[in-house]
Amino acid sequence: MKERISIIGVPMDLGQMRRGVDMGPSAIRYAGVVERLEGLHYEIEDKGDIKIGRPNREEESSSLNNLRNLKAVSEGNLKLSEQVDEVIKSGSFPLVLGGDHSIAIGTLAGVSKHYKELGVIWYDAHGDLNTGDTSPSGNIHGMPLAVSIGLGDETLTRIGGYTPKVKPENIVIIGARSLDEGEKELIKEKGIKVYTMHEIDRLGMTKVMEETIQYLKERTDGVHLSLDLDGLDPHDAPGVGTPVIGGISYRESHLAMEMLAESDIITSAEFVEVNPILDEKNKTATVAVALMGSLFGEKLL
Ligand code: HAR
Ligand code: MN
Ligand code: MN
Ligand code: MN
Repeated sequence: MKERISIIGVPMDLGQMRRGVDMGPSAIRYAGVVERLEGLHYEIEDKGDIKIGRPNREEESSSLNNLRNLKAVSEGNLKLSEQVDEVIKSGSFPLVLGGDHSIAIGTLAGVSKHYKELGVIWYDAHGDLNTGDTSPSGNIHGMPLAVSIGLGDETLTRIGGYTPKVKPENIVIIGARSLDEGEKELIKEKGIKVYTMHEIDRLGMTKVMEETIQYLKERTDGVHLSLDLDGLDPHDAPGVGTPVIGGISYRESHLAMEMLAESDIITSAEFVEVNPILDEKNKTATVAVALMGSLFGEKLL
């Protein structure tokens, strides 16, 4: 892991319909992310928040091609991709705080140009593999992984000036339990590796992470962790816009982060979908910060 971590806040709430997730970066800072990571002896640079524009009225009322707020979402992601690119060029580790999961489009656009075979761990209740054609909601936060493998509207796939950002065989999804029909077909067609809750229950998190780490080590030269807090059970992370029961526990998630820290494969990370309006006393942001602690090498003893 690099010595310097650069934090980028992305107050994006336009990739879905519940307001409040734009306050995620503040909630995570309030939960002590900077202090926590400084305590692990990293040099922390907080780059503040990216400015996210508001959609105009016309855009808000129409949803062209089943892509809600396409213009504002893509503009925000372009800015994010440029910041992430700069951070990596400066020799620092990019840590992105969301905001809804549509921001993974920009993060990956900024990260991927620095690796020949970028790997991605998608820790999420959802696959986020929809396009405008398959999405049941028109919400772009359900699409970023599809966009990153080059599927969907060009306005999104071409951010950063190149596509695709990631190869399907370099992706591991962990925690899936709410997949749309189109997403299931895509997973099979592209051969994307998925550990649903079934495999997590059956194998245990230790084996899931051992296999994931081994799989990615064999084929990638950098790994981005995209952690959607709704991957966790809503009991442990209630402050999310689309909770799904039967999720990964807090302890299992800690173990996963600790194993990633030991493996030293992670080269960038983002924590998304923290919505303080829906939360209980900032619990979800606090969980996010605790998981970041483990990811960056915190130990109990
Ligand atoms: N699959 C559904 C859709 O496309 C729900 C997506 C919810 N997404 C997130 N991101 N919270 O994982 O609308
Ligand atoms: Mn997601
Ligand atoms: Mn999700
Ligand atoms: Mn519990």
